[in-house]
Amino acid sequence: MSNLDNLVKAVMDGDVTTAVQAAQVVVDDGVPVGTLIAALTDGMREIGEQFARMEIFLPEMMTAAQAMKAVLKALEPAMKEQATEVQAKGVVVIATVEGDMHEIGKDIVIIMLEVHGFEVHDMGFNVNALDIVNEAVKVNADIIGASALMTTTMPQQKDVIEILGGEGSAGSLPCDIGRRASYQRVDRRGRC
Ligand code: B12
Repeated sequence: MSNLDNLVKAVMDGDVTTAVQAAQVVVDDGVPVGTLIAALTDGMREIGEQFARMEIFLPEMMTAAQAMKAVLKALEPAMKEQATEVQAKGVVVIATVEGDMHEIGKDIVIIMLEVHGFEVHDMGFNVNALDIVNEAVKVNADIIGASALMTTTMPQQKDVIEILGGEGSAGSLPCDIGRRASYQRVDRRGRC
């Protein structure tokens, strides 16, 4: 088993200590952080599939998520180190939409944006669509990012878009809506 496989296994097992140690070994091996995150994301997807097949249950999914979060925190310095370009690029407001507490993907996006020179305002998770747009107006954001991981919460992304496109609203912001299966680029009037 490769060191990267060991890391993915430790995260899937929810073994925080082993996962953080294994992440350091993989970084020391010279594996690019992007490759590492892609492997971990596949591991989390597999966890989701096992959960859907009822082979594992919520506690296991939660411990895997905790291990993934711990690894991301440990990897942050390496990600910043591997960033090549840090010119100021713009302001992003990002949140996970109302009713949704999945934040790991959003947090990865934040790190990626920050290391590439964006100023990011993270509103956390379970955030109302109108609050997201209001915050974007308040900080004069160039981009809004709205994350949703569940079919039940994806309509909230549409709400953000509709508010952006609504009459008298901040209809001039581009909006990236994020989910593994449904990236969409939205034009400056909020249309997909
Ligand atoms: C970890 C996890 C949890 C953790 C979340 C912990 C946390 N703090 O984030 C916990 C255990 C709390 C959890 C709870 C639940 N979960 Co859950 N969870 C997952 C799991 C296994 C992994 C998600 C993850 O972190 N992936 C790793 C990251 C890196 O990948 P990612 O999120 O896809 O992010 C990438 C892209 O999507 C994208 N991206 C993400 N956001 C954004 C935003 C922008 C702007 C952009 C540009 C890109 C972008 O970039 C990221 C990096 O590449 C998924 C399975 C899956 N297939 O996704 C299920 C999954 C999302 N969960 C699911 C469910 C059902 C639930 C629960 C309802 C379970 C329950 N019975 O209670 C609750 C809901 C709680 C709530 N109200 O939100 C279902 C959703 C099914 C559906 N069709 O809607 C899934 C798909 C599992 C499944 N197959 O059944 N979950």
